[in-house]
Amino acid sequence: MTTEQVYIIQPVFGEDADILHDEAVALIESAGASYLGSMRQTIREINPATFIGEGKLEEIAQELGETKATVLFNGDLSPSQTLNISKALGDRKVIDRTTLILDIFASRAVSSEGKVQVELAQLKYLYPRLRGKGSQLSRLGGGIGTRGPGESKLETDRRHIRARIHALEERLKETEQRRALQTERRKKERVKTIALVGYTNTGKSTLLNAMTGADVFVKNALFATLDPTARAFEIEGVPFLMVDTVGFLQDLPHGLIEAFRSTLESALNCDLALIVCDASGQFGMQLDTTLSTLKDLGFSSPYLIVMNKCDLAEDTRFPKDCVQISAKTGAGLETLKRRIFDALKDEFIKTTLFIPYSEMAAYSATRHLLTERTVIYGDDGAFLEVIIPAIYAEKFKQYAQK
Ligand SMILES: Nc1nc2c(ncn2[C@@H]2O[C@H](COP(=O)(O)OP(=O)(O)OP(=O)(O)O)[C@@H](O)[C@H]2O)c(=O)[nH]1
Ligand SMILES: [Mg+2]
Repeated sequence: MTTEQVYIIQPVFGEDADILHDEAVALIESAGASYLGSMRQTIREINPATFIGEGKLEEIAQELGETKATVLFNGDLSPSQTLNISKALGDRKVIDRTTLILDIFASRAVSSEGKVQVELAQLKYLYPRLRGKGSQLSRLGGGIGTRGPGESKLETDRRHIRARIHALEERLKETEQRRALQTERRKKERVKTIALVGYTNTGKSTLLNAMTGADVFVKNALFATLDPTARAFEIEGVPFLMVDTVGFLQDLPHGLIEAFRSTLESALNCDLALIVCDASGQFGMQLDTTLSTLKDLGFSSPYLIVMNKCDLAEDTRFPKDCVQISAKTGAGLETLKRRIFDALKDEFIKTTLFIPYSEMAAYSATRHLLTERTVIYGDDGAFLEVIIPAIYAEKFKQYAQK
């Protein structure tokens, strides 16, 4: 199959247009298609029928001529606008930004939960758009916007889709309940959790791998990671859990955030978040987008700002108090560990306990609350080097070494 070629129509409203345009090129490549060219248009007034002016559409039609290129409108279109633009461009396939992003998510989803979440977001986006779209969809013949779990169902009737949405929502609810239990258990075990969050392609998975020796998929592409992955690691003998998450993007489709809310929330229910930014990219915009998305998700944990890819950075006007690292070269990782440790150190106590053998049974009933590091058996009892969550310190006071 030949690579799908995509031509971008970039509506220009303000200063962000260049960033959005370049991001669209990266999105197109992440979808496995290739970028053909683009046309910008400053929008003063939205044309309700076709969004951009008809004159501009004619220009584009001429430029594209006989090529089979798909047109990406880098914004959101109503169903009728999509149809009208498609007609004006000689019945060409036209997709909008949300469709493109959903398509990438669909091709990346691995876990069954991820697949359900993406299908749900796709169907919810398509549902109000289905009227009159059946004929257009069947003409598209593959490529962006037709992939993913929802593919074969697009042409079935709306009632069928409504039932499917309902079934998927039920299935997600079950998974959520199961996860809530796991989170509870993790809380009980009191291992401190650190979530990696941030803009897509900033190096979150690379950092997870560097810190924990994990082997998580890393790629120079947008949305390489969909499913949260957790890995254990230690700082100064204290165990931590690091969780990788799906990356954010400016104007991420709302339905998608909704669909991923539960996965994200469990990761965001962390003791500390590392907000990872690309120091060699638009880190100001990345940070703003991440902070506002986190706010929408009701995030309230403490966080550290991490400037990654410092090996490539030219600009050094970074936010105050950030940690500068390179997950690739390893530079700054020791400092990062120290900052993580400092941020969480009030939450646990490292100490040595002495448990007389006569009290071993009583101690055993409570030992699940702490982490034992080393044990030395003496004549009358055991000496234990332990890490105790601060909230349980009282419970073990009686064993504290005098
Ligand atoms: N030069 C340099 N490249 C890096 C560094 N960290 C990550 N990268 C590269 O940046 C790209 C993205 O890395 P990932 O770890 O997949 O990024 P991510 O934040 O997990 O991305 P998504 O899962 O797509 O949101 C890859 O090509 C990495 O090799 C770094 O410190 N320096
Ligand atoms: Mg990743």
